[in-house]
This record gives sequence, structure tokens and C-alpha cells, in this order.
Amino acid sequence: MDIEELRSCINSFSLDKCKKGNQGFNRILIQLFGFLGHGKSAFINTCIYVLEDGEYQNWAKAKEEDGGSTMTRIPYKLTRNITLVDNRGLGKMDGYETGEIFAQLGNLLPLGKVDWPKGFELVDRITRAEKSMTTSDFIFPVFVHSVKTSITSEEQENIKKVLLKSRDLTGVYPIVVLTHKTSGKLTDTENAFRDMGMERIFSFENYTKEDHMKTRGRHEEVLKFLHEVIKDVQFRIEHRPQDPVKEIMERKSFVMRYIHECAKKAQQEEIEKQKFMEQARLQRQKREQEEKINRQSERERQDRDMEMKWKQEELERGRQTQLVRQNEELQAELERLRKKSKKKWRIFR
Ligand SMILES: Nc1nc2c(ncn2[C@@H]2O[C@H](COP(=O)(O)OP(=O)(O)OP(=O)(O)O)[C@@H](O)[C@H]2O)c(=O)[nH]1
Ligand SMILES: [Mg+2]
Repeated sequence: MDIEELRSCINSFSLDKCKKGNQGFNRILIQLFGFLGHGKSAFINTCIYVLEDGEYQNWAKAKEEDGGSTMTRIPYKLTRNITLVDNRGLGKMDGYETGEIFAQLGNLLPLGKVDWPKGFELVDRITRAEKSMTTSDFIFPVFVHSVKTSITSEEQENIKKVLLKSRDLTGVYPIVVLTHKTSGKLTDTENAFRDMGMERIFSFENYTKEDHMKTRGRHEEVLKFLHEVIKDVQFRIEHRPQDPVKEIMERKSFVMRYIHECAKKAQQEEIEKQKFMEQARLQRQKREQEEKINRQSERERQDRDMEMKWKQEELERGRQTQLVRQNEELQAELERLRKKSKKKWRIFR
């Protein structure tokens, strides 16, 4: 298909056209998620720019300089039946932030401002949002990652877990969108995601405020990506008839279970941390006590040494005095003998 055919296919796509009907879905919700500042908003701008083929605009408020900024979940209607959702970027992949991401991916939270909750606060928000939950969205997860940032093996493990959980949650293998494709190690990043089991990886150089000269290559890549999403949704709807209401309930219990596991893990970690701190405190106390005892016995040893030294010096002084006295007595005796012998000689003469 050429660019125009792809564009018209995407624009005219409707879930009603699926062989088995829409199965209760009326739009595809492409949910973008990933780390902060990796180009989610810029990718939305790129998709709108390519599909509308008009002027470039920063619709999704991609940050004007490097880094990220989206704090709200905002939907952008791409066609009558396809909407892109710009989710808040993850700072790190810890339990609470990923819990929030799963709730967003599961469409369990209303669109709007996103806070990173602690503990069971998220459960309350999901429960409160229940009445406004939409069951007619076909959720399609798309993980956005910049090739400018290399992935450590620890991060790779965490990303893999989140990607697989997103697949379990939505029933769809996430598509990976790599951004900044000309500014990093593209092949290494692609391989890292392949190692995580991801098969569909698209790489882009997003159109930005600074660089939005239309190129056939970039246009074609974006349209191919959207076409792939459509084909995948059609396949899923045709081969696995779905029940949107049942699905959202399953997603809800999935996320609730996840939050519960996270809270349990966090509680366990807190107990371990307290235990570790108590052990460290006891060890420090023991060490301080030992040091005190050592210092005390060192002081006693020094006192004993001093006393011994003092006694030895006293003894030495006594001995010296005695020697001097003996010497004086000897001298006196010698003097006396000398005088006596002188006298004797005088008598003989
Ligand atoms: N050159 C180039 N710049 C890009 C690309 N993708 C994003 N950017 C720029 O990178 C910066 C961050 O992109 P955003 O789209 O705001 O990132 P984000 O993922 O939406 O960030 P959060 O909303 O915080 O999660 C912006 O200045 C974008 O213009 C790309 O493929 N190439
Ligand atoms: Mg953003």
C-alpha cells in the first residue's frame, strides 16, 4: 500500500467493519506509556501531523526542550474510531507507579490529572471511578522508549515484567515504539526489546517543532504503525470474541490484585528494613560496648605499666643511692687505709 492508501485505510477504519461485528467496542484507545521524557507526546504530535497532513502543531504539549512534562492523561482523537492517550511518564518502575500505569492501561481511571499514589489510595480512586468506567474502548498498549537512553540489565528485567503484565492485562502484546532513532544505538535497543519477547518494534525520528520537514520515510513509518494496530485489533476481535464488560471486570481484579501484591511486598520490605535496622542497632551497641571494655582494659593496662615503670625507677634509684653510698664508704675505707699505711712507713723510717 502506498501512503495515500494507508492513510485512507486508517481514516475509514471502523470496528463495525470487523467480520464478527464490533463485539461491543466502538473505538481503539492506543495507550502510550513509558518513562518520562521518552517522546510519548512528541509521538502523538507526529501521528496527528502525518494523518492530518496539515501544519505541524505541538498538540500534546511535548516538552519544548529535552525531558518530559505530561502530568495528565489526555485523549487525542486521531480518527472517528482511533484515539491516542498520552499517559503520564514513569520516573521509575516501582510498584506504586506501575500500579497506576496498569490502572491507566486498564482504563480504570478517568482521564485527567495523574498523581502517583502510595498504598491503597489507588484502590479508592479505582472504586470511585467505577461508575464512569467505559467498557467500549479496545485498549491497545504501546510502550514508548528513546534509543538515546541505554537500558541496564536490571531495567531490562523490570521493563519486561511491566510489558508482560500489560499484555496479560489488555490481552494484547504491546507494540514498542522507539524514538530518537538516529541519536542512539538503535540496534542494541531493538535487540534489548526482542530479548524481552517483544516482536513488534517500530522506530521513529519524531517530527518536532525544530524538525518537521515532511519526509516520505517518516510519514510511511507512522502510517504503517497505525495500520499494524488496526490489523491487530481486527484479528483479535475476529479470533477471540470479547465481552467488554467482563473484560473490564477482569482488568479491575487484575489491577486490584497487583496493588495488593505491591502493598504486601512493600509491607514485607518495611518489616525487613526494620529488622535490618534493629540488627544494625544491636550490632552497633555491641561494638560500642566492646570498644568501651577495650578502652577500659587498655587504660588499666597503661596504669599497671606506669605503676610498674614507676616501681622499677624507684628500685633503680634506691640501687643507685646504695651504690653511691657503698662507693663513698669504700673510698673512705681506702683513704683510711692509705693514711694508716703512711703512718706505718713514717714509724719505720
Ligand atoms: N529529535 C527528536 N526529538 C524528540 C523525539 N521524540 C521526542 N523528542 C523531544 O524530546 C523531548 C521530550 O519529549 P516528550 O514528547 O515531551 O516526552 P514525553 O514522553 O511526553 O515526556 P512525559 O510527558 O514527561 O512523560 C521533547 O523536546 C521532544 O521534542 C525524536 O524522536 N527525535
Ligand atoms: Mg508527555
